[in-house]
Amino acid sequence: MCYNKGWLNYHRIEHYPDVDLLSKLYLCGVKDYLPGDITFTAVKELVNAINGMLNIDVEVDIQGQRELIPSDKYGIIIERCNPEKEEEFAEYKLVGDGFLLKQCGFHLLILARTESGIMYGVFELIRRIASNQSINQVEILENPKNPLRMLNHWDNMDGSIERGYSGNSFFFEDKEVVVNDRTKDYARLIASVGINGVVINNVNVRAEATELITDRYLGKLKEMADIFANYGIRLFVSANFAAPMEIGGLSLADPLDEGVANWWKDCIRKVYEAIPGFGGFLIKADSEGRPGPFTYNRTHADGANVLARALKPYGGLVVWRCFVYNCQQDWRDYKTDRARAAYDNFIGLDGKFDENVILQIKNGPMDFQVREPVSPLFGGLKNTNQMLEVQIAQEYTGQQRHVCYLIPMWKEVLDFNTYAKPEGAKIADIVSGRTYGQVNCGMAAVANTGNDYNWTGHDLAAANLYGYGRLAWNTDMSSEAIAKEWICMTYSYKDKVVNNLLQILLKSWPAYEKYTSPLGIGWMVNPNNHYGPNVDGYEYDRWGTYHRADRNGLGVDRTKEGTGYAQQYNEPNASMYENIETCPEELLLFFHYVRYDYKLKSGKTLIQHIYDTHFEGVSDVEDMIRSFEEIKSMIPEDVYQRVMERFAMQLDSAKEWRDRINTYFYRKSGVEDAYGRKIYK
Ligand code: GCV
Repeated sequence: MCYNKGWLNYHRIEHYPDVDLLSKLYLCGVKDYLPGDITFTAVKELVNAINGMLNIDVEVDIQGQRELIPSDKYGIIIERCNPEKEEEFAEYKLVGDGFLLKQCGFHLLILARTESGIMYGVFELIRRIASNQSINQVEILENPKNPLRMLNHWDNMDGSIERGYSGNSFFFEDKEVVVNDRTKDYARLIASVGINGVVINNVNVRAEATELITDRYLGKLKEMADIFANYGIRLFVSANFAAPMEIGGLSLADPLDEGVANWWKDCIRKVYEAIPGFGGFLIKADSEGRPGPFTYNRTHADGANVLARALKPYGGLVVWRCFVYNCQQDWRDYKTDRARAAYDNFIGLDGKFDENVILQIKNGPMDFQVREPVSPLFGGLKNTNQMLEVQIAQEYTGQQRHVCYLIPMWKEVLDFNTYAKPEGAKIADIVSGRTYGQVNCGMAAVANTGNDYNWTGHDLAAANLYGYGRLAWNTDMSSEAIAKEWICMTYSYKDKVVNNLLQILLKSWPAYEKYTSPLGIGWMVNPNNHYGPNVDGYEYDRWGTYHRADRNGLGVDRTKEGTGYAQQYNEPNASMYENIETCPEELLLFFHYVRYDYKLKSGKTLIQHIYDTHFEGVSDVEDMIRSFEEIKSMIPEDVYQRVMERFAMQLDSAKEWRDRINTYFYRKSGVEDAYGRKIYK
């Protein structure tokens, strides 16, 4: 075995209180119970988990009918609601793939309407046991908050991964699709946290990847789709908008051309003949050199709808990305603003997309920086299906060499009130479909996995993969609760391990923000690889002007006098950002040009804040290392070694950031540190 089991390793739990309930398992109302059925997968998982954690051999009774189960004997009952007798289960208020986990007398009931719901209930029970929480009198009803909970892999067919920091792809190698045990173990991991859709290839669809939707690859994709289906996951692929030309031999890819529309219909028919449960396409168009409808003077709605109409008869979806901007813009022009691009390109198309199109919107208007405001498209679009896109891969947040627990960032995004409705509309409400009664919506995330032994490069980066799934399932969960679950599942429920790892995780995003670029300015990274400090590094700004730093101050004026970006938000958010007094300070330099001697709410000047936070960030990393050293004897030796190696890299890098950024601003401003520290190196 060349990889570990991640958070599904089922380490032994000593003295679990409720073992009596768990030695027998009855199945009721389950029609299909064969390898390949989700219920079969779920039962097998539960039996293995209980065996691994509690050393109990669970006896499974698959004939179970409720009436025949002895009411005075302990056991787990797994029951699928009979759709013909909906009224019997109405009291439980189960929606979609939701589940009920409840103790009733001698029995522990897992009840669901769907097979996936059964599986999710099983994983909830496993989490409870792994965290050493009693199931006595348990009663949990959970319905997924988001209908779609997707992962996007940026894997290329040569095995490389764009922005991948965990080795190579386990989906592709040497231009072939790979299906093996790891495919299954991957599906198992992500299904356990509620993922129900996976895009396996890079949104930048080049060369052989364009052919994934042809006979050459469909057989292998079918094998993969079947494995995914055992875990309630639908397979999606990224498609190339110019496929009709690149593989179809047409002379154009104009979405309004009949020949092009027919080509897509034909292609998609063949895909569904091979893979009936196929999910659909993810499309990046007219962005960073990718082809798209702009070539033919068509809109993105025209582009998306031609695919949507071909997919519709099969229930397929088009997930269309809003990451559309002009990477050639001249940053010396103070009025042109990349931040405006997604909104400017899409707001006029609201309501013009077919029902099976979903716009996938990055959390911020830029590109997964450590701090950005939310995209104003959320709250702007009112008649269009929307999905929130976040990035688990740490492209701009330390590339899985630095620990950076991202759930708190995503929670801030989800909790943001867009004021799309007078009574309020949080992003969590919009993407879940609650605000506008939509069903094709949810969350997507750029995955951080690869073929490394530990899946995610940094062992602690697995908390982000785990956490993304849990958050997409239940956006109300706290960052802390998610982290605790992951720690218990992966390592131990012992207080010291939980407390120290929790401290590390919760400190990590703020620490990264402190020692990198200040107050929302972003981008101060090395061009192209996006790792390490480089004050003028932003690759699409060869003039080094985007941050507007000069001898007096820095920051981008995005108010009405500046680029006008702040006006893309609904009120009162637009005014909040316009006004330097009410603009949240962590985003001050994103929205305003600010003098170095400007006094922040802390009483410190801007320049002193920059100096201080860079020192603090480094000392936070030192604290994290100390907390980790304290649990050395309580976690596996190999994990300890790997994490300590990464911490050493992180500490060096944090110091480099501190010194480069502070030196730069010292030289620009000429202001000495208030505490007499040597600021420049
Ligand atoms: C897949 C950023 C990244 C690119 C990525 C792109 C996107 O620009 O640096 O690697 O391309 O975002 O999200 O499409």
